[in-house]
Amino acid sequence: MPDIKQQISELRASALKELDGLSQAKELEEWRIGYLGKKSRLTELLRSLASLPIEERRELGQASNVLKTELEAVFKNKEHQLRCGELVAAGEMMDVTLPGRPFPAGHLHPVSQVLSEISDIFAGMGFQVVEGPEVEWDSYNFDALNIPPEHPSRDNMATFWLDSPPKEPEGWRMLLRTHTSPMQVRTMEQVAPPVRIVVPGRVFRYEATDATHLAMFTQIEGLAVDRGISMADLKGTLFEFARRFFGADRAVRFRTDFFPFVEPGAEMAIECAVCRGGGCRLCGGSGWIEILGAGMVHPRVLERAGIDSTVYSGFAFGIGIERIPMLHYGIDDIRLFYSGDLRFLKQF
Ligand code: FA5
Repeated sequence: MPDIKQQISELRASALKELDGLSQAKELEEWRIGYLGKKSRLTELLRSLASLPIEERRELGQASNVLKTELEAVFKNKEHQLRCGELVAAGEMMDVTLPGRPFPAGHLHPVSQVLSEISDIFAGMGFQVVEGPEVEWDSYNFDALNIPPEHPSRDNMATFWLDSPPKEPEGWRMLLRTHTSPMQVRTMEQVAPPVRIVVPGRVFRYEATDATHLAMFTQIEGLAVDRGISMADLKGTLFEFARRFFGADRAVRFRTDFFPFVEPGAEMAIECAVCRGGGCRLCGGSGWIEILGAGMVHPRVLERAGIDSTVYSGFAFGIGIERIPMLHYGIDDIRLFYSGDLRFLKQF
């Protein structure tokens, strides 16, 4: 009897092992004949039980039948598996057990992320977010901002000029705006003080590109006009922005600069994220990266937009957006933002 018991267990082990390795319907049929057919080892084994005493016959007969039922079940299972495999391969059936294909969802570009974060910070300080045209008149981009035709600052802002429609007033030319500052004038023409706006948008300059300069980049303009606005309000607003965005531990430099549409003018720089002030390729060895120009709105700009400069005063600033995530994450080349390289973009 131990011998037959042993045979049943060996038969089971070899049947299951063989079945596991099968991959074709033909092989499966051979397996069925070998293990479950009329001349199979299992059938022979069942037949041989007839000569045993009744007690042993009952016990071994039961064990053999359990094995038979098990082998029939695993056979059916395998048959189903192979059949499904064939149908899937022939494209007649879908394998619903396969994991789904990942759907590339993408995300906002790092510049858009920073733009909306900065807009949120200024919105939290009471500024409204507005947008303006990228194709602009030279009168808004330059003249109304106290930059007359012969002014050397027009040379600094190397401009992409466009062919203007022939019917426009003489001297009006179209261009791709070189900064977001024309929206200062457009807003003051439309809205009576108090004014508090920020204007995010793209600007264009006919410039050679390098690690910190692009020909198309993004700015966010700020403008506040009201009674009694002073340089202290400008400085307080910009320092608060830098504290909220970069954190209180980041050094900020504020010093005088010249822009024809502000008086006095200033620029703000942030401690370089890569060298932390020591000097590197990104900051050109100075330890600082200039992120914005600012100042008190020039009385001539206020008057030209129809605002009485003896009653009202204002401040304005223009932040270069791409340089902000560079400072934030320590990115050492501005051109990466528009290289379209997913290995770079996926990090944000
Ligand atoms: C202006 O564009 C002024 N309109 C800013 C301003 C607004 C001054 C309101 C006063 C009042 P500027 O040319 O310095 O200024 O540019 C502002 C910021 O844009 C710079 O600080 C810098 O961060 C960024 N920027 C300038 N040129 C480039 C460039 N080629 N590529 C990338 N960022 C640039």
